[in-house]
Amino acid sequence: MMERVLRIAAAQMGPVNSGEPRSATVGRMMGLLDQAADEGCTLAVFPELALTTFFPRVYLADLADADGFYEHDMPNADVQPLFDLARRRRIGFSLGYAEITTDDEATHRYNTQILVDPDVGIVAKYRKVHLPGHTDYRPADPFQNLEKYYFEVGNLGFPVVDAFGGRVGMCICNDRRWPETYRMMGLNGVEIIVLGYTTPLHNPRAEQSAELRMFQSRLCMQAGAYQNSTFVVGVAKAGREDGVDLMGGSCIIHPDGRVIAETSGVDDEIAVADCNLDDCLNGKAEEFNFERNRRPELYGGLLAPHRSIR
Ligand code: CDV
Repeated sequence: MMERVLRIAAAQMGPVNSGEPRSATVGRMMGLLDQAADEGCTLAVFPELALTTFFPRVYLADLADADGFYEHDMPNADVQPLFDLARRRRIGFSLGYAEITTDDEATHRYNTQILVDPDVGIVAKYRKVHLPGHTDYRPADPFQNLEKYYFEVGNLGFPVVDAFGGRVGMCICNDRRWPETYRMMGLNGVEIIVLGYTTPLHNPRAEQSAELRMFQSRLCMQAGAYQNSTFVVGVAKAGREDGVDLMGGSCIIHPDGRVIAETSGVDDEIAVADCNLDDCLNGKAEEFNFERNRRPELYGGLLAPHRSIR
């Protein structure tokens, strides 16, 4: 039987500072996509909120004033050239952006990621579930973390789709810190989880070194990969964006938990790995054989409200 080897690029981006036109940002992404295609990749993974600055770090009293950061349609005229290039170069991609939609009753805003097949177009959409931060303005903090103000909790679950010859799922940034994220997709047979992140090097609410922050980011992605026997591709928007330092460290993680490719800097850069999706099979059949070894009859408490420690 043919092995299922997929060459994947973690397409890290340097900062997208306020005022950078969408066309320029999309141009940078096209450069990365071209590089990935030149290296024989068939999938490139871009970061969270890739098309704009990470605007939840700034408080705007009128939510409507932030509307320019959101995409009404996908693809739209600004992003279409990326879709066209992907089709020409025969490479898929995943992309994070701020989504705004309206239904009969209301306007909805989500932190969204899509998976794009070069021929079919968008084959999956995910809306971020674990929104970090707060809803209220905190003027004493050096920067805000207002995702709970700018976005609703995602309402699409944790979809896993057949694509690129395997089972592909998505999550976004803070989702990577939650074991439930990986397990929800693991239960659906996921083989590649693609995720973008935007993580400040410093936590304004805790004394943590940049090294510790990077360790924690890797720790949860490597554990999620190993415990669900899946590849994980974690991709940063990095560097100093509008005065805030963001971590790099984009990487591709093997189902055995090892980092098999990583970026070296904090600018636009790809890291490439050949991912043999059959490497997921042993872990799923043996150590993490869910049917044989999970004990869901004893996990009912996971659905109960948590007990507060204070
Ligand atoms: N964009 C994010 O979700 N960032 C969070 C930070 C704020 C902690 C993260 O988990 O990296």
